[in-house]
Amino acid sequence: MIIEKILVTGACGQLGNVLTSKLQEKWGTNNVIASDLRSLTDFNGVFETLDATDYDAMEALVIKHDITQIYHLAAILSAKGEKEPLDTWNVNMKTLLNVLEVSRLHKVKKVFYPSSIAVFGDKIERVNTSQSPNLTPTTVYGMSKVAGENWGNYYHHKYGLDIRSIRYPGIIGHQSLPGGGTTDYAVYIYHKAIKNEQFECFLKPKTFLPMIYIDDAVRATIEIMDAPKEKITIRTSYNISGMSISPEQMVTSIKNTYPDFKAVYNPDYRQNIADSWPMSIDDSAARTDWNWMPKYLLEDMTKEMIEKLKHKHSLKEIQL
Ligand code: NAD
Ligand code: AKB
Repeated sequence: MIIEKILVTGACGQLGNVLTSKLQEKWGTNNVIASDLRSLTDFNGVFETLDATDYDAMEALVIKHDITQIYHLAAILSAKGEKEPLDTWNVNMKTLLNVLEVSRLHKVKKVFYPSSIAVFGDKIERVNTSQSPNLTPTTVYGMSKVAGENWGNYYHHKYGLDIRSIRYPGIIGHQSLPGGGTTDYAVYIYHKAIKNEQFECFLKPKTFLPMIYIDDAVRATIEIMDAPKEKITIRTSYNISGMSISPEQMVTSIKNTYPDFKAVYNPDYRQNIADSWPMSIDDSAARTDWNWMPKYLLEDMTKEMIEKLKHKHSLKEIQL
């Protein structure tokens, strides 16, 4: 087997945390270079502090570690992004352009770029949203992801860069906390439940959004990166679907284990963002091209989230 040297940017984030471990399992701990703005002292593996907006620093790391693949996760997400629109644009675009250029100029053969359901705006059919409708997002984060998808497509066609991308739904996992998105409530709700506390939700009870369990999100990432090159017919980004759920449904599902669990609803500015996103996603292109198939629906996910978080809570490993 050819051994790849992998660089992960934004490795300390909600997804990076989990994906990095999976990549270490697949390629060997010493072949995965985790990096982030934040520095880590107790990381199990190779860690480098990297501000991905700094081209020279990124290039130095790519040369130092002989990097052949980059998973570029560093970004500012939708809700946080609306508080600092210009910085968000700057970080999200500069980091991606650095990754594309460093890949073009060095030996990086493959790049993974995460996009999001945030690319869709309010001009779409929100149920079973198709792969290529009008992409007119309402957030700076969404604008940066649409531009990023197109830059990836451009580098593929112009320079032959093997870049692959997924439009993730909101990711729900027990290992890490989310970093400032509109779908974050769907992680925090479980943390409150296992502590027997009331949950205050920043979205309305019937707000349906596409979500995905972390195991499915990580598996999708590995599967698209492993797929034969000729199977990847979309070089902007693939829709993928996990489940379509609302806060109210999550409460009902949690009540199976915690019958007294309660939520109150205080929608804020994130409601407008959620209302501009799809309620469910058509992922038939990903199913056809690289055999994507989600495994987790709400009930399986709730069972696993509660089990894992209860265990962590008993070990006092939860900060919330
Ligand atoms: P996160 O906010 O939890 O983590 C992002 C990480 O990037 C953080 O650790 C942060 O320190 C780091 N970072 C920010 N600016 C940086 C910079 N200049 N240089 C280096 N690192 C920097 O995000 P996440 O949820 O882990 O998301 C990872 C990727 O997946 C992002 O690109 C995001 O847009 C995408 N995505 C995530 C979700 C989701 O629900 N989590 C959904 C769709 C898409
Ligand atoms: C967010 O809510 O910003 C992210 C995403 C769906 O991209 N979780």
